Amino acid sequence: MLKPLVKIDIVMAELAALARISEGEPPVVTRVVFSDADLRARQYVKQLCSAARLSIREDAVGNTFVRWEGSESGLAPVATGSHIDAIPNAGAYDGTVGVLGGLEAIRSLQRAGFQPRRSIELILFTSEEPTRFGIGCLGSRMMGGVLSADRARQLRDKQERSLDDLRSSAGFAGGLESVRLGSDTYHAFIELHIEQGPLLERSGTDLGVVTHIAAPASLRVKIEGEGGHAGAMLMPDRHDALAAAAELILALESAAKSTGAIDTVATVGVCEVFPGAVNSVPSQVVLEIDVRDTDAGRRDSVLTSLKRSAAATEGSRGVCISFETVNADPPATCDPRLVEIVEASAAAAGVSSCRMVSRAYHDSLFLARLAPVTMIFIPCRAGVSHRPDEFAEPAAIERGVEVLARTLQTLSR
Ligand code: HGY
Ligand code: MN
Ligand code: MN
Repeated sequence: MLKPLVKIDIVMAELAALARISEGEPPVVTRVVFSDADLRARQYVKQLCSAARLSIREDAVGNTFVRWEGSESGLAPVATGSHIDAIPNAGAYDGTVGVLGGLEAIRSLQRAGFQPRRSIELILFTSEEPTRFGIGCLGSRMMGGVLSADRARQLRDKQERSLDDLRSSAGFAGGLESVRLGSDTYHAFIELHIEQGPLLERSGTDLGVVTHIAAPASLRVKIEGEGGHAGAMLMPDRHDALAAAAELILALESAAKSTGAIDTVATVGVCEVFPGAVNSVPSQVVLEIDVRDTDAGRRDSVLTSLKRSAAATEGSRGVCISFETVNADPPATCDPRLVEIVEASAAAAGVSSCRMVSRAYHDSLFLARLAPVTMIFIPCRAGVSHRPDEFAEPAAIERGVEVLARTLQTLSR
């Protein structure tokens, strides 16, 4: 085993440069898929990959495949990667550590004089975040066949722009059917990512090896009541859509808390109020709901309980509540053999590690449909993520990159 020669100063400078490519002022990172910032960021990453003498291919939705050719190119490659798109008001490390850290893992092996037998591929996934189209992991879902080309063609953003329009304006061509990959495409997939939770930092463990990825579901809920004048409409006559929504939000919170499992989480992250005037009784509200659990059945029990509460609210408040399921995915179990290989890589690097669950979803959740997967987590300060103060120590990133490089070496030699 050759010791990977990681140059963490280079990675930190590249992460800082990438963070400055944003629709927000530093330290805010906002980089919504197919936005100008996303396209400039992609350009930046591709320049770094070309400088490392790697070949680059983009598919019809902008999933980007950066390859270090192995000596036996007929063998299925080993892959790593993550995303560089970022939700509004996000930080500099979510996803980017897996892309730039994956690139550095490759460069560190090149510096050590390693020559892979299996090719090693770094993947930059399109639209891991749900911001634009309301569904997460769009690129990896399509690769894994979870989102069909027909269903993808129907996607619209909030300005009613289609995936086809946006991807072709971004310069990505080809039929959407071509994004789907076969289950023999990759030998293994390993994703390096910040934990986005506090457990590693709290336990003082250097690195997490992911054994399961939680099952995410997201829904759009429309509550239709009756609008009217905030002064003249008397309380007994009201069918206030926002008051009904408030009841539903609290019912969701209570349903998630009452499963008795710490892995059950539920969030209402979007609440659109119509007409949205201070002196007008809300006639319509749209909620976007995110419910997750490592156990899909427990997650679905929260959704069943929510729908029961909605029926009661409809009756008591005289409103109409409709549900649209955007996605309801099963959890993923990581490959035990890969988990052991990562643990062995960590031991060889003198890095402490523990097994853990990922409560955030990742592209690995859908690559698991195609190949054996696992993830390498590094601690982030106070577990903060999806905020501008998201932070990972250079030493933590360096450990993660070295363990990823060792793992890629083991799997590709
Ligand atoms: O929401 C998630 O779990 C991921 O960060 N997109
Ligand atoms: Mn994220
Ligand atoms: Mn992420």
